[in-house]
Amino acid sequence: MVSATTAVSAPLPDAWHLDRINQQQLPLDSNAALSALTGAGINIYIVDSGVLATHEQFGGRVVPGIDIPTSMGDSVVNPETSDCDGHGTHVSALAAGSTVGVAPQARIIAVRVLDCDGGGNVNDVVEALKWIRGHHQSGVAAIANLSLGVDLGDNGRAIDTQVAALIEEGIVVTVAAGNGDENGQSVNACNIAPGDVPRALTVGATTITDSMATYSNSGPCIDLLAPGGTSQRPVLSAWKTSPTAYDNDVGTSMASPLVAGYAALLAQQQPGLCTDQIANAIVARATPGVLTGVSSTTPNRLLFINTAPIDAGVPGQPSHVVTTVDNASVVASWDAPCDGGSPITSTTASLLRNGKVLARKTVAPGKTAVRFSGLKNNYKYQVVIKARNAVGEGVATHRVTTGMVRSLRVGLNTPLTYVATFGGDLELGWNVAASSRSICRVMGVNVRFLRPGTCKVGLRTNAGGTPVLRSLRVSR
Ligand SMILES: [Ca+2]
Ligand SMILES: [Ca+2]
Repeated sequence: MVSATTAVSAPLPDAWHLDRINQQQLPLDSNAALSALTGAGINIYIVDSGVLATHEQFGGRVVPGIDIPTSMGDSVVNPETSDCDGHGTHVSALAAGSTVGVAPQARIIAVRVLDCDGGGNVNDVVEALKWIRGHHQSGVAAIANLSLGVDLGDNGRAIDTQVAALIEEGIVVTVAAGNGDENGQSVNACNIAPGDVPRALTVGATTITDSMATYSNSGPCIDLLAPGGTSQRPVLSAWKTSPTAYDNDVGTSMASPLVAGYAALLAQQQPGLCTDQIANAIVARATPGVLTGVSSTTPNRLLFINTAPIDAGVPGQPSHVVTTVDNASVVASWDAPCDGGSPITSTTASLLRNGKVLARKTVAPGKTAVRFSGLKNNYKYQVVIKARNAVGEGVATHRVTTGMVRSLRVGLNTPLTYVATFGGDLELGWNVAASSRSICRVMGVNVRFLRPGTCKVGLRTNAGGTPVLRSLRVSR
């Protein structure tokens, strides 16, 4: 086992959930130390009922993210993203609490979608997941935990779509498999969103004696199981009522954040890793065959914290591709992807028309924009971006279609999306720099060119993120 430096004091030795996952076989050895790694610097988005940020388990490491129930006008909490239910605080400390959590120095980003009764609705979760996608810094590993679920038949696919997009964006997503039907009887996790998303890590629950919890959902969509407890031996973690409050809880909701914390340890050790590398390692390193009561369709794999380095792979897919048309030219920019654990050595941008490659430009590491000039006006083009490292060529972006290339002239009043497009389903927001407001102005959904000169605009996804700055040349 790896070295043990994690400070364990306060509510131990009740933390059997940590004691169990640093060893492969029972009996428990009363050692709950996990790793010299702490998750420091890694963001874990907790999509839940909010977080009591002042709890002693967090040491100031909770950042308010977004508070959907407040913005929707019900179940208001003050401050925003704090927790009037308790579930989110409990879950967060299991991921990143200083003594009950797996990643005791990771940063928690509180994303509040559940109300004071732990309930929520699909549209709020969808909105929260889009916010995360805009907020996340591309190419930097991050984790999101969803200890929540909805029947696929209740519009669950809308959540699935956003979870899949988060993973593509470079976020490891851990999901509670769910706690059975209304009678507590285990159901197939493949019927629950977002646990059915293949690239998500879907986590079932085990008891202190290594049986699969009877309430835990099951089936082939489970990736691995982790301690979730029973009413006899529940899981102890932080509670909402005071900075020193603790409470016991039971469920797959408790198992999932333990996996989220482990992902944060691996991401801290190798920050360039792509999501699938982390997820695949977590599954591959789980202890096989030690659990009882596991149905034949459910993988018999128990979470095991093993922080050996992960082998490098090819880079991931560049993201946030923004294309801007200018006079007879197109500027493409993107966010660098995860590097697969080996530095990116070059990135290739290809320009296509009607599926045919017209130009290909290779840019050095660190450069994330390129201009294609000498283009014909009145055509749309497509761009494809692909990074490479010592292991090989990475995953290409989808083809991003540009606006129609044409001369930007005084008097032109054109839709913003005609001039710049964003390669995804997030909306793009615009503003014009104060210095160029005499040259151009955003009027509703249009940009109007008033005088010749340089029109400086900032583009950002409406969900947030770093703005992309562009200069458009306005001619007479
Ligand atoms: Ca142990
Ligand atoms: Ca999976």
